[in-house]
Amino acid sequence: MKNQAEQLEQELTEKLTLTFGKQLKEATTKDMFQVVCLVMKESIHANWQKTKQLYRETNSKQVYYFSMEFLLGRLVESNLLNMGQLETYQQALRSLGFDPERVFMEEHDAGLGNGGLGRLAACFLDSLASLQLPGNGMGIRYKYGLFQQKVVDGYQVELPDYWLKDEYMWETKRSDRTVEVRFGGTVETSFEHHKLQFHHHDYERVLAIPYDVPIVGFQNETVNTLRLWSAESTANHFHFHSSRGHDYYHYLDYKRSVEKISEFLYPDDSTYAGKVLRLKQQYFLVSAGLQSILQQCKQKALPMEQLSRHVVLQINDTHPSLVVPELMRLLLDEEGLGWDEAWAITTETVAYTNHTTLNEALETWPKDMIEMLFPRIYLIIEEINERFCQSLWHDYPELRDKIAELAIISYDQIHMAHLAIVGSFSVNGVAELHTRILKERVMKSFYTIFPERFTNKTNGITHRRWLMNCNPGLARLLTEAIGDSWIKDADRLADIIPFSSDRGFQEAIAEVKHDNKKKLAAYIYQHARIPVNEQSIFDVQIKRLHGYKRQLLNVFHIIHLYQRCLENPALEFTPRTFIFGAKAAPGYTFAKHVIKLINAVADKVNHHPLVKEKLKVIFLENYQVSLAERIIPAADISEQISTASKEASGTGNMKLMMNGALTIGTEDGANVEIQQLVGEENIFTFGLTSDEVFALQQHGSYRARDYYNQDRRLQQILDLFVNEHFTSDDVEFKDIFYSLLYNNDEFFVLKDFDSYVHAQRCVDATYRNQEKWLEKSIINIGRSGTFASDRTIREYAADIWNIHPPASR
Ligand code: 26V
Repeated sequence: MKNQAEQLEQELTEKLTLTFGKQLKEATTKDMFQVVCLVMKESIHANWQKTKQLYRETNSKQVYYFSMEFLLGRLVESNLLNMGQLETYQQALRSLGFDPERVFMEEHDAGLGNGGLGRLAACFLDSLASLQLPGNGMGIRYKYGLFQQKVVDGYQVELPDYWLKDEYMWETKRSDRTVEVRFGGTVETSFEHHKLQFHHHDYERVLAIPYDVPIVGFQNETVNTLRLWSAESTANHFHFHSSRGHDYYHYLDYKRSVEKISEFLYPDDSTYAGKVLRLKQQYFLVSAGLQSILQQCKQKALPMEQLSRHVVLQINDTHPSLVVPELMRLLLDEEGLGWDEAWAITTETVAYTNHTTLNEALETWPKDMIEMLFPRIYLIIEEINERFCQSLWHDYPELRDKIAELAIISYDQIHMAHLAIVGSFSVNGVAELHTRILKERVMKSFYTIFPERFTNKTNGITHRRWLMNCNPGLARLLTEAIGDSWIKDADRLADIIPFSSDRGFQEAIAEVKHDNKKKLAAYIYQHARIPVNEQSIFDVQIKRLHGYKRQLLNVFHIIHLYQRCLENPALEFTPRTFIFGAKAAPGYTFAKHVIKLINAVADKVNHHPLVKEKLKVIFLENYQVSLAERIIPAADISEQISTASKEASGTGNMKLMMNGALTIGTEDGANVEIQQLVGEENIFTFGLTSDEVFALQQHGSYRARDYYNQDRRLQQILDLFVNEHFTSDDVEFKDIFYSLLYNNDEFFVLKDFDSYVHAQRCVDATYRNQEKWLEKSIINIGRSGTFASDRTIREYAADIWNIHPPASR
C-alpha cells in the first residue's frame, strides 16, 4: 500500500509527462509548480461544482463583495493548507527532488490592490469560505497589478507588474457568462404603455468576460467564487450599433480603448492621469457584476421583488457605489418596475463599508463626466438626489440649512459616499474609533437621518495565512501547548495566556522568533547585501507610504539615535534593525521623497563605524503580500504611528500582534482596541489622541515652528536636511523641511516627536528584561484571536447580510 505522499508523487510525475512531455529530471521548478496546481485543481474543481450545486439546491442567500481591489498574494500554499494537503505535497515534492518552498515561490503574487483595503477583501473571501458561507467576490482582472517597485540610487522606480505573463493557474475563463456593458451615447425618452421609456443609442459596446477563481475553505469542502471581469471588444460593434463608419482603423481605435478598461490597477492617489478610465472601470465592474447576478436570479426564476431575500451586495468603499443607480436602471428599464418598487429593492440589497475619513480620499466625480460616460445612470442619480433633497426639506426642517452639504450632487460634483449612504440599508466603519468619528463628525447629519444604518465592524485578518501559513514554527508551538482548537476558533488563542509567565514556554517562543529573524536576516543579506544582527530588535514599519502614516516620524527617531551615538559612542542601548517596506503612489512626490530619505539615512547609518554595530536601517524593495509574510513572523516591534484619527483601522497592526510583535502606536484605528485587549502595560502608546488632533485643527493653535525652536533634537535633525548631510543634491529633503516648517506640519510629526522618543526608550528598557518582554509578547498573541477575520465575517453575516451556511451538509 502506498501512502498519500507516494501516491501523489506518481500523480505529479504522470501529470508532468502528460502536460509537458517531460521526465522528472528535465522538469524545472516552474514546470513543477504548474503541475502541482493542475493536480490540486482536480479536487478543488470537484468541490467547486458541489458547492455551487448545494447553494442552488438550498436556495441560499448569497453575498457579493464588490471591490475594485483583491490583494490575493500567492494561493498555492494557502490552498494546500486549507485542503489539508500541505504536508503531503511538501513531502512528495521533496521525494521528487524539489524544494517545496522554491516551487511555491514560482507563483507570481496576484497584486490586484493597493494596500489594506484590497488585502481585507482577500481575507474576507478566505473567511467566508472557511465558515461555509455563501459569499463571492466581484472584481476586475487587471492585466497589470500594482506596479513592481525597484529602488535605484535610493529612489523608487515603478515597473509594470505583468502578473499574467505565465498563465494564471487558478482562473477559469467563463466565456459562456459574458455580458455587455454600454458606455457613452445618448438617451431618448418616449411615452409608451402609460410609462416613460428610456432608449439608449449610439453607445460603445464592451464585452465583459468573467474569469472565475476558486476560493477554498479551510478543511470543509466549500469552494466559493471570486469573479474577475476582463474587458474585450466585440467584432460587430460598428456593424450593428453605431452610426459611425466602420473602417478598419476606427475599429482598431475602438478595440484599444476597450481593452484599456481592464488594463491597469490605479494607485490610490488623487493626482493620477486618466480619471475617466478609472471611472469607466468602476462602472464596468458594477454593471457586469450586477447583470450576471440578475441573470442567475432569473435562471432560478426568482421574482425581482424578492431580490433582497436572495442577494446582498456589499460595496468595498465607494468605488463600486454606482451599484445603486445601476441596479435601479436594470430594475426600471430592463425589468419594467416602477421607481418606488425599484428603490425599495435597491436600498434593501446594498450595504456600504467606509474605509477612510480623509477628506482628500472621499470620492467625488464631476457630474459632466458621469453624464458623458453613462447618460442614463446620470439621469437616475439626478432623480435620486432630487427625491432625497425633497425628503430632507419636508421631513427634516431642522436640517434645511444643511441640504447643500448633504446633497448627492452639489457644485457640479457627485458625492459618492452620499450616494452610497442614501442608497443602502447599512453603513459601516472598520474600527470602533473610526465608526465613532463617522457618526459624530464626518457623517454626523447622515447619522441623524439614518441612525439605524450605521454600525461598526472592526476589521480582521485570516489567521490561516497570517499565522499558520507564514509562521509554522509558532503555529506548531501553540498547538503543542494548547492543542489545535485555535485553528478552527481563533479565540482559543487566549488559552496560551496562562503560559505567558512560564519560563519554558517563553524560551520556546524566543527560539521561534529567533529562527524567524535568522531567516529574514538571510533574505535581507541576499537582497540588500547588508548584514544584520539577529540579536538586535527588529523594528518594523510596513504599509503604504503616506504622510498620515508618518514613516517620517520613525526616520526622525532613527536620526536622533544616530546623533546620540555620534555624540556618545559609549551610549548603551539594545541594537536595533529598522525595517521598512512601502510603496509610494507614483504621483505622490512627498512620499517618494520620504523613501529617498529612508535610503539616504540607511546609507549613513549602516556604514558609520561608530553606529553600524548598533543601528541598521533596511528598506526592503517591492513590499507585497509575499514579502509581508516573510517580515511579520520576524518582527519584535510593530510601528503603528499614524496621526490619531487618520488611520481608519489598520490591519498590519493585527498581523504583527498575532505573530508576537509588541505595538508602538498612537490611539488610532484598531490600535485602540488592541490596547483595550492587552492592557496598557502590554503596548507602547504615545502621542496626541484623536480628540486632541481635532481640537488643534479646529482652533488652528498648532505652531510647528515653536517645536523646532524649542527642541534642540529637532533642530539638529532638521538642520541635517538643509545642510545636505545625507546627500549633496537633496532638494527632496528641503521639500520635507518646508512641509514641516512652512506648511505647519499637517500630520503633527514635530508635536508627537518627544512622546514618541519617550515611548521608544520604554521599548528599549523593556526589551532588556527578556522575561517581561516575552510575557507581553505571549499576551499579545493570546489576545489577537479577536482580530481573526472569521470573527469579523461572522458579525457581517449576522448583523448585515443575514446569510447562513446551507442547512444540509
Ligand atoms: C485613498 C486616497 C486617495 C486620494 C489620496 C489620498 C488617499 C489616502 C488614502 C486612501 C485610502 C482609501 C481607502 C483605504 O484604503 N482605506 C484603508 O482601509 C483599510 C481596510 O479597512 C484600513 O485598515 C486602513 O486603515 C484604511 O486606510
